[in-house]
Amino acid sequence: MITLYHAPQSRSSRIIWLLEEVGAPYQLVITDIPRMDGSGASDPKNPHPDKKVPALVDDGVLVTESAAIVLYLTDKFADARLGPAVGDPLRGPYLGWLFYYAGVAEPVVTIGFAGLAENPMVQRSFRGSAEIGARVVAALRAGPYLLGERFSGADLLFASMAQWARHTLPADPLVDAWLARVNARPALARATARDDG
Ligand SMILES: N[C@@H](CCC(=O)N[C@@H](CS)C(=O)NCC(=O)O)C(=O)O
Repeated sequence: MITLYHAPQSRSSRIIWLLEEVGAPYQLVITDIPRMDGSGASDPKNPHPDKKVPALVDDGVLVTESAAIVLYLTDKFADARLGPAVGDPLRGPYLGWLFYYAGVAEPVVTIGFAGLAENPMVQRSFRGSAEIGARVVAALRAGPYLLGERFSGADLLFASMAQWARHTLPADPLVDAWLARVNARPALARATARDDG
């Protein structure tokens, strides 16, 4: 049984979505976290080293970091075909999108909210939202999903960012159409119904 430590309407919501997508048996442990508005507090029962969510425990093994959890679950539930396997030509691009999300897209969004997007060191290390948006739009010009024909864990991660704050991706009809496709997925509706626990 998989346990997801989850705080409603947070970065762990997208992992419920993925658990629904892959058809995994799972339980939710609703977990308090400190929120930006000053509400909430760290939960001592949360196994995450920083008391953050998501934290996923599978058979006693702790997995943290959204992109790592996405890779872990799409590998483990390979029959759901939400992540190309080792040996598939799309495996490299898949890993690229997951790591780009964690290593560039989330930091750039956070840095943007902090008002530091134009800092030369930030630009040199990460580039910025224009480059991220251009990469997403270029991919969607080539196919309905980031990897081409099939929805994958990469779409789930990038779409979850735009679901939270639409302006983090370009105002472009290709992005709107992709978001509409992704937002219509039945697994997302099931996840949203479970979000509050
Ligand atoms: N890079 C981490 C970020 C996790 C994260 O920051 N989660 C927030 C909720 S959206 C959190 O738990 N915040 C509580 C805190 O900062 O103590 C991931 O994607 O898993």
